[in-house]
Amino acid sequence: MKGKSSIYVEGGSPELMNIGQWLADKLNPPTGFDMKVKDSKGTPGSGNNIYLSVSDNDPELGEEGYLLNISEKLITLTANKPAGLFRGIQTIRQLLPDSVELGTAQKGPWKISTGIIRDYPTYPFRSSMLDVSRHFFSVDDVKRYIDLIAFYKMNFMHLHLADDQGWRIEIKSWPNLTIHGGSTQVGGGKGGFYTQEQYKDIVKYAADRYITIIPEIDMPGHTNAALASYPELNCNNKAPALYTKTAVGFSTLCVRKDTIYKFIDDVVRELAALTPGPYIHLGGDESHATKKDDYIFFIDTVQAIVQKHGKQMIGWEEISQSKLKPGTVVQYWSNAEHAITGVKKGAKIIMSPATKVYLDMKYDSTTKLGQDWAARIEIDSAYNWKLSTRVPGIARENILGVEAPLWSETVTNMDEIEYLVFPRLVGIAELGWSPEATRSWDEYKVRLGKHAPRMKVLGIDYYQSKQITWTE
Ligand code: TNX
Repeated sequence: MKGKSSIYVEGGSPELMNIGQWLADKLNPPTGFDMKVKDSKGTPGSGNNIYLSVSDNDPELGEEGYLLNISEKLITLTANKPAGLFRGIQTIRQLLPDSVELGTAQKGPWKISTGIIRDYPTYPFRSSMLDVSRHFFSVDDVKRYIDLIAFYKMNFMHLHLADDQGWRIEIKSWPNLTIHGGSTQVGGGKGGFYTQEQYKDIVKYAADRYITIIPEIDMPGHTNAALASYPELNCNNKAPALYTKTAVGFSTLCVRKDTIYKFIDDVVRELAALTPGPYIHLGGDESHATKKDDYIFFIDTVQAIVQKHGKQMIGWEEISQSKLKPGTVVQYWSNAEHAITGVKKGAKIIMSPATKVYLDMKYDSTTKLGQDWAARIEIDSAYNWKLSTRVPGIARENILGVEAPLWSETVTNMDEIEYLVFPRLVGIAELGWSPEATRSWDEYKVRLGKHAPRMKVLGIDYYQSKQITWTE
């Protein structure tokens, strides 16, 4: 790349021009270049340019794969879909010197190795969850999280928007959910919530990075914030106090009351209108205060509500005790029997084994943040396993992909988020993307060590595990 390089975009559609502009905005500040994004008809002349085009003549690349051909005079990136171009651009970033991540002019030279990369994901769903209920995080924090997972080619982000400690998304037909239910958090701090305008901004920011937001409202348990905001959601019509500690399994909506389904219909309708993606997550975990037959009745009923609003429901593994409608997705986290039942009932599975991908688990006995009820998860443990062999009875064709959740009982700010998420998320992203047969810990740990300077320039406050020889 040189000062006079340009980014040529085949056909010049607004969507592809935006992708080109995203790349220009990323590269121009550190390189000091003034690369322009130009509409192109056919391959541009070979003046150290970058050429982006969409053409679907390689079906194996799917929705997100790409072909990157770097010759001495031209970088050509081709994909079937715009999302593939965006993923390929992340590879271009990764091939350039680490200082390309900095926002001010750097020395260069801006050399990139020649060669051909043909790359596509193994699983169509690669995600991370952020719990914004136990502790609230700002729109800017969520955007940074999105930027970081986009770099590792994840394509979904799940926001855990309501739990016992806080309701974080404005619902216009039930305003007290956020006014009262969003007013605190674990430890009694002031909490917070996203207005619908702010939430739309998050969804758009993610979509510009080809990431789909999955909103979760956990129910019928994990609902104290809602119960505290509206007495009629309780069987005794009395609103409990707000809750700022960290126990689970004590709250439940009064699931045999009609009011509950009017409430859920309103919530899902408003959420669906904010959600361009296919999924609404309704939780369903740890409903220990709900009777089993009530729970089954509840999950049956809410699946229909989600479908009525044109979406597919995701629920934590416990929902497989209910009848599953076609399209409902089960998220495995701890009880393999539930997940296997989900498969037998025809559901696709999101793999989130707590012992491997729960980012709130401590690394070892000395980790100050986090919990250890599932496991302590060092870097090797988080990386060195396969989605398709983890649970006998759940095979590759049953698996949608992988999601790494960060529960936030112990996490209060972005530095703490980053310390628990990195570097484990880097390896988990690979579990979903790279071919299972070719991955090896011995090879990965070397690559991860060399990735340290990149994380540093990205300002990531990662855990410096002793398992890795980190490049200074
Ligand atoms: C279990 S995992 C939970 C969450 C907690 C988490 C803490 C799941 C579906 N439920 O409510 O935040 O453990 O690690």
